[in-house]
Amino acid sequence: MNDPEPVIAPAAPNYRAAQYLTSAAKLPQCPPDTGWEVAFAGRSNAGKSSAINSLTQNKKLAKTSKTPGRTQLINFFELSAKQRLVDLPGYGFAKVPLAVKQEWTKQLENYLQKRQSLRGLILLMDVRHPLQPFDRQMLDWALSASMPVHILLTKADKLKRGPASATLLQVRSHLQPHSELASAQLFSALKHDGHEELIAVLNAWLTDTSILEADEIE
Ligand SMILES: Nc1nc2c(ncn2[C@@H]2O[C@H](COP(=O)(O)OP(=O)(O)OP(=O)(O)O)[C@@H](O)[C@H]2O)c(=O)[nH]1
Ligand SMILES: [Mg+2]
Repeated sequence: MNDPEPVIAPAAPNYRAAQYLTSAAKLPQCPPDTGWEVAFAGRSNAGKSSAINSLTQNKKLAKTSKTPGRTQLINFFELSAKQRLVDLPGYGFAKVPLAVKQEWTKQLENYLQKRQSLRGLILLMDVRHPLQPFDRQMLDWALSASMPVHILLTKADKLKRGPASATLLQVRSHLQPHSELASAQLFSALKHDGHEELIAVLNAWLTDTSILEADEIE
């Protein structure tokens, strides 16, 4: 038997170098499914696009809006030739017509179930009302698919430190039975708080070679 090929992990990305790559309404329009990808998911208005802009220190990268439902496409941002961040359409926005909502849900499910390069899910929830029914559904889906999930409790600047910490503890205790796959932190795009913790998680996922075959890596 030959020795296995050495597996070379990609370097941790420079998030400030993120560039818009493409948008997709359906899975076949997504960029080639190779390398390492992390998706930002969550209810409409949770702060997904704002978190990506805060992380990359680029206010214009992902479109943000006071009008929920702004991000209707799957938006891809390139960090390096093999590493991407993905801004997913928000779920749970009541004012979108049912047929449109059903189409988004279908495309979202399709992406989450079929995307091989997806290494982990950043699940965003407003710290003032975490773990809503759709959030729980998303979390349960990820855990049942053995997909790592990191919860960002966003808009932490809207709460005082005490109540924010109490919510974090509550969410962490909900995740406790799945501690090998799921974690949580406070985050504020407005104050740029929580970057270090988020970057540690993203770096680990975007450089993880454990589930790759040696021949998948150059
Ligand atoms: N105070 C505060 N407001 C925030 C924060 N993050 C986002 N917001 C505001 O929340 C609103 C929604 O933010 P977006 O980033 O567009 O939310 P989204 O999750 O991308 O929404 P969709 O694209 O509709 O799914 C905007 O008005 C943001 O300015 C934060 O950390 N603190
Ligand atoms: Mg958005």
